[in-house]
Amino acid sequence: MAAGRVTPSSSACRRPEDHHLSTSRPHREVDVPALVEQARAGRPRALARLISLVEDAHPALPEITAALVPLAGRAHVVGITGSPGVGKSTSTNALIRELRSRGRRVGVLAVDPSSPFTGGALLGDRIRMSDHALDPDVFIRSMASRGHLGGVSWATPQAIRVLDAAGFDVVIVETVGVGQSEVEIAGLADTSVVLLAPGMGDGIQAAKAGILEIGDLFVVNKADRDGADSTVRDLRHMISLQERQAHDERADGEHGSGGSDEPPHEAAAPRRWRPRVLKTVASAGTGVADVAVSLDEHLAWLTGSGTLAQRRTRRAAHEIETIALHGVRRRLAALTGGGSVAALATEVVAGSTDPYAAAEALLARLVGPASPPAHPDADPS
Ligand SMILES: Nc1nc2c(ncn2[C@@H]2O[C@H](COP(=O)(O)OP(=O)(O)O)[C@@H](O)[C@H]2O)c(=O)[nH]1
Ligand SMILES: [Mg+2]
Repeated sequence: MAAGRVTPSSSACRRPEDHHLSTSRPHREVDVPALVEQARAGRPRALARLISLVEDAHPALPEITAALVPLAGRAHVVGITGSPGVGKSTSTNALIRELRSRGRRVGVLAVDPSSPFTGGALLGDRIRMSDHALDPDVFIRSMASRGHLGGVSWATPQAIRVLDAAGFDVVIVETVGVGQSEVEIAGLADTSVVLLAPGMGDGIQAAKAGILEIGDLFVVNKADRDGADSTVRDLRHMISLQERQAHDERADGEHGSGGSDEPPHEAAAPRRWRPRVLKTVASAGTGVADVAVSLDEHLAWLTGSGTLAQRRTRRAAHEIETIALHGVRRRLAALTGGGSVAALATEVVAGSTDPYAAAEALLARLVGPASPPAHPDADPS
């Protein structure tokens, strides 16, 4: 119960200009240190509350993030992506069991932007994953877009941080393979697992969808069905082709740059990870131990090669940029009167200024040294 209680806090966020987004509801203050402490103690209600605050882009989010960052960075973040029905939730469930047998604490975020609130898929996930409902070292949460700016892609990295800071050894992010989400998951995770099923030329589809580039681990699930071996073969073939192509491009690059005349040595090139291709029957748990082993091996490679630090730095850069751009948009929206976007737009139509000059004027007003940021009391809503 305590995790859900909201108490006034001396350190509660007071500055409206720090709000990420303005929502129509009045903001309640949140006792961030207490909430974080309870989450660290493994209280599911505190975890759930923190993730809700993230999803709601609550005004206390900057304070929450500041409290979590020093505690985070230890979890292995694993993304699982693939078409609907390929077996992501079943695999996640089986993987939880496998990882628990290895003594790991596991947090799961099931991200489904296509199911805003409820819906069959989400309900199905809950039922399947309720295998672990009584295990205090497993926390599972469905996340869905609530229509906020940035939606799931905005909230997911922060929700991952909540689970990471709370001490989960592995954080699994399950996401549907629609549109950009595969690419997004590659950006979110330390290790990206691409799930496929036999038949329907899924391997070819993978190549087309650009999935080959993002997968660290390819898992052909439903291997109890016909065609699994040929899907595995197709994938391995395409991965080799792609590696050869990448190798040739590197060699060309070295010649083109007019640098060393030496042939490219493998030892000289950064150590590369060769994506694994595995087979599973997730519904029976078959092959899942190999997936767990490969995840560990990939993490060891990430750490040893320095790639982990690179990926995380890239992620942090993206997050900073996203937050900064939100801030710029919010401040633009808060401008009123002459010099506001609306006023400048009218001037552009009237021909008294042009869009580039207007944009420069706006930027100068927002970030230029001469002008202060938007007035704290200005509220766009
Ligand atoms: N035959 C078979 N069915 C599976 C396997 N793994 C999952 N399924 C079934 O495939 C359906 C979709 O699985 P689900 O995990 O919900 O897929 P998701 O949409 O990718 O999360 C369910 O009916 C599962 O029981 C498998 O290895 N073999
Ligand atoms: Mg699912």
